[in-house]
Amino acid sequence: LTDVGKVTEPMVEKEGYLQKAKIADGGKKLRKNWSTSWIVLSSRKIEFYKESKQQALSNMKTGHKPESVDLCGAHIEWAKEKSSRKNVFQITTVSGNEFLLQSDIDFIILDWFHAIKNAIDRLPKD
Ligand code: I3P
Repeated sequence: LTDVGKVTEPMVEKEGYLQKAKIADGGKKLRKNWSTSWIVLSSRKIEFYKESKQQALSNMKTGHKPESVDLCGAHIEWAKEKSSRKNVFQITTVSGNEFLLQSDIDFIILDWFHAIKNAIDRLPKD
């Protein structure tokens, strides 16, 4: 654990930019809208920032919060049929949120897939 100000945050395992589209919220389908997101993976959650890392860091000082995804009990799978784009996988949370993540670069998306899958597999299912 590292100290970030007063808050103790789990260690960041991986971070970087991917294309993201949230396609369901609490089981309710959303209109697909791809955008670039700064993504931070730690042991039990993923945070999605709408902005660049720089912008995200300065927004955090003003209490702006990223979208946070609980990985406990989540599922990850390749989702070829969900998009015309290449290299798309889906994360589904217990709460019924669904996210598509995508990169045109094969090794980048493979690294992310395995990092998130490993994180999920290490966590208790509930
Ligand atoms: C969507 C947009 C998405 C596309 C989606 C379209 O149109 O073009 O990029 O997803 O396809 O519906 P709109 O902007 O009008 O909502 P992909 O890029 O992943 O193919 P879909 O409806 O087949 O998911």
